[in-house]
Amino acid sequence: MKIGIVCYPTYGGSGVVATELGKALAKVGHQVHFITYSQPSRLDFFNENIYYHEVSISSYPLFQYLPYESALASKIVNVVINEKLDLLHVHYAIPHASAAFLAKQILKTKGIHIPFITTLHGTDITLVGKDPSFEPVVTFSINESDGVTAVSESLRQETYDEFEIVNKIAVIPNFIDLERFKKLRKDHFKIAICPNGEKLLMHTSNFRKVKRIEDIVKVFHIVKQSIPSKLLLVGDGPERSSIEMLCRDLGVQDDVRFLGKLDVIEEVLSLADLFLLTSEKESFGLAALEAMACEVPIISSDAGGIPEVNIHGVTGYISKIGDVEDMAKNAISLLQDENKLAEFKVNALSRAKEFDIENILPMYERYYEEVTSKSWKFPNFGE
Ligand code: GMT
Repeated sequence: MKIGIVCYPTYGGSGVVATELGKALAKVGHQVHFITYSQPSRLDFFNENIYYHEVSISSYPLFQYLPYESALASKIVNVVINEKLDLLHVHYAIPHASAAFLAKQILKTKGIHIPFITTLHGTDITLVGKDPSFEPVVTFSINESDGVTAVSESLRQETYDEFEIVNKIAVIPNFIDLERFKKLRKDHFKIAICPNGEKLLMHTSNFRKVKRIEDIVKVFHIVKQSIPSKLLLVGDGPERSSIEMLCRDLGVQDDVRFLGKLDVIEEVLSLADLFLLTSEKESFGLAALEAMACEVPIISSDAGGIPEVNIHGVTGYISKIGDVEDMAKNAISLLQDENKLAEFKVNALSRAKEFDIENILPMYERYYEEVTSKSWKFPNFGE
């Protein structure tokens, strides 16, 4: 199948999922065309089935805001015609679903039918999409999609609860490449970071407000009073400087390391004893799944789809959003009990295996078949 993937190329979870899905589809023989405004960060290798089409947009004095959606729709039209695509798969509704809808309508005037699937990832529904400045367009473009998927049952439900959706939404969860995300022996790094055998707590994200990273620092502050430990914060984003300030206020700055954006996240995850995810909104929690694949138990909030990934009392513990006392109590009890910690590490890996890309890729392929089989095929021009 010839598939156009529209996504954000940056570090966000939706771009990671879109890129990894495209790579996996290409490996099993599909032709994949990425359409976005810069090279996706995880698209760093050559495969004869992968193509990249850059959306470029020229500035003009009249434009206070650059009309990206129009440029994207025009690029989609161009790629569908020239590459004879069978299907578009757009990740993150805003503005990708409405751009795909517009492209589809333009192509219809040229006698071409192109179905499009919208995958809802999280804040496109739970935060940004709900805002009155976007809601009518989000509702309309979800209802006009030829297929809609959500990355968790919780996100599917929230979409139905918050928007007037008449379309069916299928749940296809996030996935993990277990070849890449596995526990690596990096004992020399661990000794460098924890020279006195301290326990290592870790978090990775794009440091936005929804992640409540201040709760992570507060949990760590409590844990440290009972257990010698260190905290690694991986990633970067708007909350970074206020978090640094909180570390200083709580006097834990010497035990917290900020590593910035890292590509080899699995190497660092392999060092961790616990992974913390305290978000107030989290449709799935791909970062937690990546940690679990590296045999790291999770201390998390109960936001959104997290309980569909982290199983309370099995792969980690779940507390109410903002309940840092409970999170710290759970972390301490796990870190103090070596047998339980070892058992939770094994459980985390076996739960992660359920989300192996080998299991999830066929779900997307079946969904593609279903959507395209309802659709009219691309005409063979000039034949
Ligand atoms: O919020 C982010 O970290 C980025 C965001 C995105 O859409 O780019 O991530 C969302 O999508 C991921 C992949 O499907 C999910 O695993 C994350 O849980 C989700 N983030 C939120 O819901 C906050």
